[in-house]
Amino acid sequence: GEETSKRARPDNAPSPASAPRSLSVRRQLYDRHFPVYKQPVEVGHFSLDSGRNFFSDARQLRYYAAPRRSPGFDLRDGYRDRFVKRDDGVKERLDHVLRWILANRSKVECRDGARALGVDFVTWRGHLTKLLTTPYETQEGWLLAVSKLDGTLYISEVETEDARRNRENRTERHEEMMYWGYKFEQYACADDPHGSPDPDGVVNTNEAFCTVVQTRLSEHKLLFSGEVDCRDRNPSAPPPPACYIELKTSAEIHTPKQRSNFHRYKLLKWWAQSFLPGVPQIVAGFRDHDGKVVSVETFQTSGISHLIKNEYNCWKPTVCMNFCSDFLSFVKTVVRVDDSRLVYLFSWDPHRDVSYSIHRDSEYTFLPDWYIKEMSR
Ligand code: 0WD
Ligand code: CA
Repeated sequence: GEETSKRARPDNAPSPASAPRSLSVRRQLYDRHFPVYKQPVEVGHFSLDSGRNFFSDARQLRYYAAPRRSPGFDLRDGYRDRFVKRDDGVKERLDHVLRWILANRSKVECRDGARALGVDFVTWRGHLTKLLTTPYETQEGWLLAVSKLDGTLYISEVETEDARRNRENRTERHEEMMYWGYKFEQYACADDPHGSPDPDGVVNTNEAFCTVVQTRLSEHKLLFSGEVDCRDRNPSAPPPPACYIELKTSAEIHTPKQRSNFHRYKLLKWWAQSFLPGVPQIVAGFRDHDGKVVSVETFQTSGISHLIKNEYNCWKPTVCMNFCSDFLSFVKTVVRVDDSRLVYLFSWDPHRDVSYSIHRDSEYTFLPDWYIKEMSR
């Protein structure tokens, strides 16, 4: 069985010569039957406060307060005087997810009898979103660092040179437009189920509520966390994650070309992000060039794949999921050595294959000592 074959190759043995060196991203290879993707189960949640402090509770969870169909929200309001922006130069890597694991070990499935976690992969939802959209991505590559600890593979993104350059050279207009999404959240969310939104308050992007879900993609058991904007305020709504609602903003659509681009690019990202944790609804605020929300529309995550079927040569959910599944299989064949100081750095650039390099005790090492120490107790 599986256990015997694992024991036959000690965990510290070098990678077998047969391990492939790269993984193709060609869409045709992944256009096959939809893989098993188990209904994601929320195993917990956590909150990050205005100072980016971790709490193993739901204090930052907000409640959806449905806007009118054409609310006229001014997304520019408060950008100068009521905005506290998270320092995105600070790399938190997997730290908050690891803190949640340490505080909630009993809630994570264990490998039979052992102290090890009973999952194959631990990561952020956002990293998986990038994997899902890779077969269709033509602009931005990625770097994913992977380390194995007690049989579990941890995946943590590393910022690419291009991404860092883009971040450091954002225009003032782009900086302001990044604020618009958070401002829309403030207009559409209340702090308690019976309350109303407070558009006069401060927008602080340090604050976050994150769900932690467990699921399985093909033979890969996954534990990941994703930020959730709000939930249905009705207490009889289905249990999480089915009561969660994702909020988005997007430029209003005037022409067939704009609609086609929205279907081809934006809906792919929106679908991938919400499908992964099982968030069923996406509320979109369409805004004009001046940051005024001209219309609000709700999308069912499960309906998005039907919406796009009229687009010629459009993206397919099955290609996204099969690519992700095959990438995770590739990671399992490559990352054999169980050593948190070793990082296997998987890299991908548009129009290329996925490849990897191996680094010991480098700048890429990301599992913190406090986690390794506590996990070995
Ligand atoms: O590279 C990343 N995406 C990293 C994210 C690296 C390390 C940490 N994080 C964490 C942050 O702590 C953040 O709280 O990611 C958390 C969100 O995780 P996620 O859900 O896996 O990320 P993603 O699905 O990409 O983004 C969800 C939301 C975004 O909403 P929109 O509607 O724009 O997709 O999380 C927010 C953003 O509102 N967000 C962030 N907030 C603060 N810092 C960040 C970030 N780096 N990235 C996304
Ligand atoms: Ca959002």
